[in-house]
Amino acid sequence: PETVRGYATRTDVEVREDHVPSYTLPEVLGEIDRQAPKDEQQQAWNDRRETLLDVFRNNAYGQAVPAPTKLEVETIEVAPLASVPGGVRERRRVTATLEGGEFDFEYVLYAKQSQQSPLFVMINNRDPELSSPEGEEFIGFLPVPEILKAGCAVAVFHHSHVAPDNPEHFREGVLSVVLPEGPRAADAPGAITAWSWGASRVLDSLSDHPLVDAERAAIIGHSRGGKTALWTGACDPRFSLVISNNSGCMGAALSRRAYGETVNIISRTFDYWFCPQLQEYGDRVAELPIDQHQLIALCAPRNVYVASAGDDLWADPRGEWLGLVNASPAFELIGSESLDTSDTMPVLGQPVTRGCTSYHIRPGRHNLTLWDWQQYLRVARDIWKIGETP
Ligand code: GTR
Repeated sequence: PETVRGYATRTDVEVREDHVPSYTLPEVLGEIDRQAPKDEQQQAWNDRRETLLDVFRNNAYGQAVPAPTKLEVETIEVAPLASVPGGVRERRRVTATLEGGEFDFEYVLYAKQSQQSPLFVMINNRDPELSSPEGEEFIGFLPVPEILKAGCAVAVFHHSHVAPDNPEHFREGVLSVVLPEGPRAADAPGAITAWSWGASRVLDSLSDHPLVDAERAAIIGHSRGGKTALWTGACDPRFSLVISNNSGCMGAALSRRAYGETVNIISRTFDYWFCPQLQEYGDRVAELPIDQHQLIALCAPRNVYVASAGDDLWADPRGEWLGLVNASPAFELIGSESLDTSDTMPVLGQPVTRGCTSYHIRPGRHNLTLWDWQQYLRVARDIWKIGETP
């Protein structure tokens, strides 16, 4: 197809590879001297990371919502899972104390009893009930039985419980505690930063849970959740695996390609996801001081999995692949292998992993399917050495 329709904008945009402008990407490593001793380079990367995080905060996602001074966790309900022998479902409430007041939200943990499992934290932007798929045929998104059978646990929260996914109401969640009244400052946090704050609090609250090994944690999300997963991985180094499913514009896809959804479109349609400053670059994306390969680089040397869907042209699959491979200088600096710009984009249905990075493009539309999850679980089992005898 030569045009694609945006769900929210209901306008058709042209998607033609030959209309992608020529562009120069901002550097991943900046001034780092590649001849310097290894430990100096490592220190220089740590500094560079801080600089890049600041540029992303100032221009894209807004300033961080502070970590709470106190966090309380309450288990509200525990029930066995009929679909998984020995599986449990725990509904929990987290209450965070911040300078401006308290904020609480709920999440659900699915885990196997009598073992400590590595954890997926999932930003769920589909099902506010966070329900287990028991008694229903699995149609995508959260295949609890497969996750548990693979030896992992999953904690899932609904993004709107942390910041409502709505332009009129997004300030009513945790942002009500941190944002002053009135128009948002140019670098004020948007909903994505609030959601990613929520993901980090879920991880905090599971650090000493008997069924969870919080030292082995992944962050996963789809679409707007995938954008949030990358931003969470960039900010919170406790996540050793960062999974972005069909994250598209302002997720893994390079903004400078302006293919499918553009910064101009997203910063207006979903202005509340971002800081107001992003709109300044809507019609001059070449001047945007960041691009999304740098966001992926901020996760190095941890593991990153970027996934696309063949029919999801709105999200720019090629741009998502290029976002990943252009992050490679950061992995290389740290001495890790990764996919890089000399690699060819894989064909449909052929996942590829090199070192810390993985990618696949699945046939079909914008969605998080069981097949996607099977690939993530395979890579996670490998990274975390699940099922191997020590
Ligand atoms: C769309 C938006 C995308 C993507 C998607 C989703 O409307 O244009 O950037 O985030 O929503 O979250 O499903």
